[in-house]
Formats: sequence, structure tokens, C-alpha cells
Amino acid sequence: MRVHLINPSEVSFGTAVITPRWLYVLAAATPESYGDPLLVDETLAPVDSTSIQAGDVVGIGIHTANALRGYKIGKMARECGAYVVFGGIHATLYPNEAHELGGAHAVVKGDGDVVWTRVLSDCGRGTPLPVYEGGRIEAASFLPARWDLLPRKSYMWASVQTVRGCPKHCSFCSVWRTDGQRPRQRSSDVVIEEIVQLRRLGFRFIALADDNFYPVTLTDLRLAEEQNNTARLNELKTIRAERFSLMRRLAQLPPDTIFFTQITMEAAEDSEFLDAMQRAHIKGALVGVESITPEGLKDVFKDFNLAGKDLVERLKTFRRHGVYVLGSFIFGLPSDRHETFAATARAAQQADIAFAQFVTLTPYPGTVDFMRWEKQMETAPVEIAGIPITRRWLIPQALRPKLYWPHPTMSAEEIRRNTQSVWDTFYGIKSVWARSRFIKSLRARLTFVLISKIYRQMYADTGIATDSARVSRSSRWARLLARPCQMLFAGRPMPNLRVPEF
Ligand code: B12
Ligand code: SF4
Repeated sequence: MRVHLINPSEVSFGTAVITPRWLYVLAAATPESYGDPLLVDETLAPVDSTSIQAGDVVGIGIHTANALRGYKIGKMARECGAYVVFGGIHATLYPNEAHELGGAHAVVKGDGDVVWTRVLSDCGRGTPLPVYEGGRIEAASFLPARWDLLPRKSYMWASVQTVRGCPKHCSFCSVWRTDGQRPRQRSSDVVIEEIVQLRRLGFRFIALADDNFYPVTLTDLRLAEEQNNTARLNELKTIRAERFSLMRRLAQLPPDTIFFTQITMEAAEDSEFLDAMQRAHIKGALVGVESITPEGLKDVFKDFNLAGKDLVERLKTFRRHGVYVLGSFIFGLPSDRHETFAATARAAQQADIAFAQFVTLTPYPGTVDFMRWEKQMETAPVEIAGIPITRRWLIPQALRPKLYWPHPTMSAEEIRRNTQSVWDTFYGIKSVWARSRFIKSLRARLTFVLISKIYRQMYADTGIATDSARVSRSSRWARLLARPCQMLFAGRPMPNLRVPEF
């Protein structure tokens, strides 16, 4: 019985940006007695059905965007006689769908680290259960990934998770509902071990694949103090102290190491934290700006963010502390108007952010937005190819609309066109070159331009373009640019690197 783990994707680029961490974590959860699992990441190359034999176990991890491809693979694997097991956020939210459409024998809900051994032994006996509750395990049980199985030359960035869950409650995000609002934070000992292993292999760019790298804010501490809640205060202080321990150890890594993470804007109030990030080589952070107006922030339950001039100032603070921001903006919010697009493009330029993504409001399952949208659609149901639009991930890719939420004043096409034009403005060659002026060497500046271009091709055109010629041109470009980019990111293997002490 061979174990296969498959990360589904409709498009394969030969080279990928970030390692899909779940593959390597589930590989670590696979007992040695089954041998090394066969790992397939379809963002590199499609799965080869001839490798799957009757009696094998095929584990497929899906999020909403790749669920349909996952179901195709599941059915194919079942036809080969294998046991098919689904996991990941989408399977957690829709376990029945994986059974009905993906040929699943079993679905794992929640974290796979602990329950996977049991799934495999049940499959071995021929008695898999339809559903396993993986639950939300404690951080001490998160498994370090099996990086020894990683094809080193295929990825630009490796990914290591340091904390799971987020105390906030943004309306468009499922993390706080699926992973919980209590941060489950790994100890710095296990995190640094993994990172050193990756540096030994030659990875110097590492994504800290966290929901929110700043789980305790200064406001949280102040409130606990004001409420004389000693237990809460101590808990928050422990989490914060562990963050600083980790950053002190990251700071001792070779100076060309570069980390990227996701963080809330509140971190800009905390200079001590930002300085520690800078010393720890955390050079980049995705900051969810979402909207530049107070109304927009209210729309998404994110009024802890700032708007207008204060927002620009706050984003600039990251840069002053050596942390380069990838700002994430959402268009199509009910309060957005025509002028919001140009104003956002201006704010993004003024705020000195290095990169930006402009996404359109998309209701993801498990979110407050999705529940509201599903309810709204009940009164006037829409179907495409016989599939309700509220199950949009089941609609064949080519027929899938790019926008779902009816806007009070703008048509979907207007929102899409305006969003595309903000991408065009922000990533126009002149703007990118001007933005790269903070970089001293010409080579590094050219790298910045190349990364900006590939990011835009991989994201904007393939993500929001409706014109299929533009989409396939972008995919071709992304494929062409991916290999040189991978070479730029590669580091020198350092087999003798030691784990830094406290
Ligand atoms: C890092 C990250 C990224 C990175 C890297 C992605 C990558 N290649 O790994 C980047 C920035 C590129 C990214 C992009 C996007 N992401 Co993202 N991302 C994450 C994040 C923060 C962590 C993922 C991670 O590595 N976790 C660590 C691993 C170990 O955990 P895991 O994947 O959950 O796997 C565990 C279990 O789910 C389970 N499991 C998983 N698979 C399987 C399979 C089997 C067989 C079994 C038994 C168990 C199992 O066991 C694992 C171990 O416990 C998650 C948030 C989250 N908490 O999951 C969002 C998240 C997955 N992303 C999300 C989204 C929406 C996106 C984007 C669509 C954003 C956008 N607007 O473009 C894109 C899509 C990109 C794509 N096509 O894949 C959503 C998905 C929502 C949904 N319903 O699908 C999440 C949940 C965040 C959110 N805000 O809601 N993302
Ligand atoms: S701050 Fe980020 S991770 Fe947390 S709930 Fe909001 S969008 Fe999700």
C-alpha cells in the first residue's frame, strides 16, 4: 500500500512560488512503515494516473479554488482502486461534496497532523470511516514538515508556520472561524529547527505562513490591564515574549536570509515589534489594508484599520522600520464608488508600499460574507450550467463569473475594468521603476522589476481578466519568467549551519 499526497491545480508552471506546506506536514504524519509518501504538487506538473495502484491511499488537500480539480483527481484515483481521502479547508467545510463529487472514501475535517495515522491504518484494514474529526490541535502537536522530500530546485520560497488562528473577525475571512480566534503558537525551538534545515538545503527566502504574525497587540495588553484580568494579561505576555524569542533567534541567521509574513496594520504602533522584525530579517509583510475609507472598513468589520491620511502614515511606518509591505486591497465593497479606484491607486503610491494586490470582493465559504450572500441569493437564485452560483467552485472554470456580489451602484463589468486599470497603473513600468529607487544595486533593482512583473502576470491577469486570450498570454509569460525568478531566489546550501541559541 503506497501513500500518495496530491495538491491539485488546473495549471502547472514547472516552477512554483511557495511550497504547499500541507504536503510536507502530512508526509511527516505518515508513519515510516508505509515508506515515503509520493508527493505531487500539480502547480509543478500534473499527476500521473499510472502511478496509482489498487489498494493505495490517495490524500488530496483542497481549498475552494482548487476543489473542482481535486474532485476530478479523486474520481480518477477511485477508478484505479485506491482509497481516496480528502482534507483541507474546503473539505472541512463541505465534507459531503467530496463524497458526492470527488469519489471520497473518507474526509478529514480540521488538522491532519494527528488523525492521519488512524486514517491510514483504517484504510489498510479496508474500513475507512466517512468522516474523521482532526479538530484544532494544540500548537505543540503541529508536526514539522518533511523538508527532506522537497524538490529543492522547484520552489522559490519555502513555507513555515509559526502560529495558527487569528483574534480578529474580518467578514471576508474564514480563518478566525475555522482555525479559531485563539492563537496557537509554536515554540521557537521547533520553528527555528525547520528554518535551519531549509537554509541548509539552500532556501534563503522563507514565507512565515501565518494567519497573523502579530497575534497580541498593544491594545490587547492595555485592555487586559485596565480590566485587571491578570490571567489574560499573563497569557498575552507569554505569547508576546515567545514572538520576541523567535525573532531573536531568526536575527542570528545568515544576513542574506529573507522572511515574508502576513500581519495586521496595528503592528505599526509597536516600534519594538517592528524593530525586532527588522533584526529578524522579516523584510516583507502582507498587510490587509482592504479599503482606504472608514465606510469600506466598516463593510468588512475591520475598523481596527486606519483610513485616509492616517492609513498612508501607518503604512509608511513599516517602511521606516525596514519592513516592505505588500498591501492587499478589496474592490467592490458596497460603499465603493467610481472615485474609490483612483483614490486607492493614489494612496497605494503615496504609502510607499513595495507591492500591492487589488482583489475583488469574493464570498469565501465559512465567512460571514458568504452566509449573507447565500441568504441574499435565496430570494433570486442564479444558476450557471445548471449549478447554483452559491456553489461557484463547481462551475467549470471557463464559465465561472469573475464577480459575484451585486453592487448597489456599479455593474460587475465596471468593477472588473476599474480594478484591472488600478493594477495597470500600479504595475506600469514607470511606477515600478520609481518604486524600486530604495534599492541600491542595479541588479537588485532589476530583480525587483522582474518580481513585480511576474506577480502581476500570475495574479492580476490570470485572476481577474475575463478575456481568455489575455489569460493564456499571462500564463505563458508567467511560465517563461518563473525559471529565471527561481534562480534569483535560490541560495547557497549551508550544510553546516547551526541552530541559533536564545
Ligand atoms: C500561506 C497561505 C497562502 C500562501 C501560500 C499558499 C501555498 N502555496 O501554500 C499564498 C500567499 C500564496 C496564498 C494564496 C492564496 N490564498 Co492562502 N493561505 C495561506 C494560509 C495563511 C496558510 C496555509 C498554510 O500553509 N497552512 C499550513 C498547513 C500545514 O495547514 P493547512 O494547509 O490548513 O493543512 C492542514 C489541514 O487543513 C489538513 N489538511 C490539508 N490538506 C489535507 C489533505 C489531507 C488528505 C488531509 C488528511 C488533511 C489535510 O492537515 C494539514 C495539517 O494540519 C491559509 C490560512 C490557513 N490558516 O490555512 C490561507 C488560505 C488557505 N488562503 C486562502 C485564500 C483565499 C488564498 C487566495 C485565493 C487569496 C487570493 N485572494 O488570491 C490565494 C490562492 C492561491 C492558490 N491558488 O493556492 C484562504 C482559503 C479559503 C478557502 N475557502 O479556500 C485561507 C484559508 C485564508 C483565508 N483568509 O481564509 N495563501
Ligand atoms: S486579520 Fe487577517 S487572518 Fe485575521 S480575521 Fe482578518 S483577514 Fe483573517
